[in-house]
Formats: sequence, C-alpha cells, structure tokens
Amino acid sequence: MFIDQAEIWVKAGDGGRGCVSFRREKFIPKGGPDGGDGGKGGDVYFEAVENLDTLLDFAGRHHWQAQNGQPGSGSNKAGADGQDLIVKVPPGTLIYDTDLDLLLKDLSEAGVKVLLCRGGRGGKGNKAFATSVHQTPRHAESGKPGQERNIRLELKLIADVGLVGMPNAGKSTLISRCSAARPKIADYPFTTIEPVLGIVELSDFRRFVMADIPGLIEGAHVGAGLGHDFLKHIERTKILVHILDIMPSDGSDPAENYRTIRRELEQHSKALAQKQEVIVANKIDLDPEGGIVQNLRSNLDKDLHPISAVTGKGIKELSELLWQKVKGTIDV
Ligand SMILES: Nc1nc2c(ncn2[C@@H]2O[C@H](COP(=O)(O)OP(=O)(O)OP(=O)(O)O)[C@@H](O)[C@H]2O)c(=O)[nH]1
Ligand SMILES: [Mg+2]
Repeated sequence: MFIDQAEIWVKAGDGGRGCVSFRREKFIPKGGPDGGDGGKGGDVYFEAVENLDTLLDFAGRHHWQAQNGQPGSGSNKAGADGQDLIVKVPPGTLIYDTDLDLLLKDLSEAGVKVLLCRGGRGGKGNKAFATSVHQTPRHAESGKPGQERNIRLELKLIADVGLVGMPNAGKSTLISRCSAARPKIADYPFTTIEPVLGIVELSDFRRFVMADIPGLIEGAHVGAGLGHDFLKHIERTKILVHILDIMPSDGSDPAENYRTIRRELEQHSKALAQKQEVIVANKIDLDPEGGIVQNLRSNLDKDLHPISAVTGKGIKELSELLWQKVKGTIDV
C-alpha cells in the first residue's frame, strides 16, 4: 500500500596495504624483512531493529561506508581491521540491488541481520614474501577493495492513525499542518482521491504515521462517492481520527454527519468500527465564542478535541494526544 523508499550507496572498507620494511638494529647488519600485513576492511551489515518504523534516516544521507583497514607497519605490526558498519532499518525492510535489479534480502523481523558488503582483505607485508632464495623482498601487496553496491530500501508503511470524515471536513489540511505531506486542499468535496501518508514528528524523535483518505459519504460502504475501497487502507491503523466540520458549507448538521460516518464504518467492518476513535471538531476559527463546539459536545455526548487546521490552534495538543494513544495501544 504505502511505500517508503530510499536509494543509497553502501561500501565495505578497503583492506589496508601491506608494509615494506627491514629490521634495522645496531649490531644486526642484515635484519631481514619485517613489514606487517594491512588490516581487513570493515563489513557492511543491515539489521532490522525494533523501534524504527520509517526510512526517514536515509533521506538525507546517500553514502554509507564502513571503515578501511589500516596499513601494516614495520616490526611485523599488522594494521588494525576497519570497523564494521551496522546499518539499522525497520523490520519489514526489503533490500534490492539496483544494478542487478534483484531482491537481496527481506528483513522481515527485528533481530535479523545480513552481511551486504564484505570488507577487502588486507595486503601482505613484505615479510610474507621472503623465501630461502629471495631474502629481501622489496614489495608488499595493496589491500583488496571492499565490496560496494547501489541498493534500494523499501518499506511498506502501516499508518498508526487514519483520518476519516465527510468531504471538505479538513482532513488534508490537518495532515499538511502536522506532517510534511502536501496533499491537495480545496473547498470542493473529493479533493483527495487517493490515500496520502504523512509522518507526524514530535520532540525527542517521537513520531507516528498518519493516513489521509478520501472523504466518506452516506452509502460509501456500497460504493457511493469514492466508495469504501479506501477504508481498507485504514483497517490496520490503531486509531481513527474522526474529523468533523463544525460549520459545513452545505448547511448540514455536524452531529448528523458524525452519525452518518459512524454508520458507514460499522457497515463496512466491525473491526473498523471498534477501533479507538478520537473525535476532532475542526474549523473552530469560525466559532470564536465556542458555542457551536459546546452544543456539538452535548449533542454527541462525547469528548471532542477542538482544532483549527487552518490557524493551527489545538494541533499540537492533538498530536501529543494521538502519540500517547498510539504508544499505549497494544491492539494492532
Ligand atoms: N475556516 C477553516 N477552513 C478550513 C479549516 N480546515 C480546512 N478548511 C477548509 O476546508 C476546505 C476543505 O479542506 P480539505 O483539507 O481539502 O478537506 P478534506 O477533508 O481533505 O476534503 P476531501 O479531500 O474532499 O475529502 C478547504 O477550503 C480548507 O481551506 C479550518 O480549520 N478553518
Ligand atoms: Mg482531502
């Protein structure tokens, strides 16, 4: 359904070069070769870890490289091996080699780790080339280059929060306010014709995924409007955010609209209707006295979260509330 993608270049470390050196000490005239070997280049691993759910970390960084091996030195000292690079990705990440157009690995579960590029072997120092007939070799090997690949990472995103509501309620305005998603917004119904995902980021690296779907209308479960097709996109979300327009331009009653959408959800699927729901009263900038929201609250007899997606009022509080609920919900 929704796919997060990143194309990157990964390279293992090169092997360190071997050393050409001869032992020189005061009273030992012909000390013999003592150049050490180069260290091995670091490998590149990919590992699926818990607590990551997007490929956002790859958006700003294209090159991922493990450390090179150190060159060898005199007195038979081998160079240090380069450090391995362990790249952490969310569980469910698919790794493709873009040059070979080949799926390399499906990191389906946390804890799975795969070696993607092998580090180059270190070169031999001149010590290694000494033989009985050739006691003063003056050459050493260079290290082997580390493997490199162009890869594509793909992750199917599952939204934590799904936005539902009548057309024009302000769903797309809300997602564009609290995430980097930029869906089309307009004052006519069915502006959104396909689902859009946004990542809502809060302080301290907290974030969750929000899905904006086309507006629902009466009869959606039997195909009216853009139909119920889109409801399947939010079947796996943890929470539904039901957006109500407190002052619909068609003059309809917000409380009635709420009930209509609830009926549609119930008729579509029981599981969907049983999801935790947060009801949002949008467009409170049109109700400066707060009277409409108050009436709506008592009419529905439910908790309402007043916001204005246009001015931004109440959005921060709403995002915090949603994050709390996403984090606290075990029911996936
Ligand atoms: N005054 C006011 N207008 C708003 C607010 N939020 C959204 N709107 C307006 O409402 C209209 C519809 O907004 P959208 O975000 O496109 O609504 P939607 O729910 O995504 O609509 P569909 O995609 O058609 O289902 C636009 O003209 C918005 O500018 C708000 O908080 N206050
Ligand atoms: Mg929309």
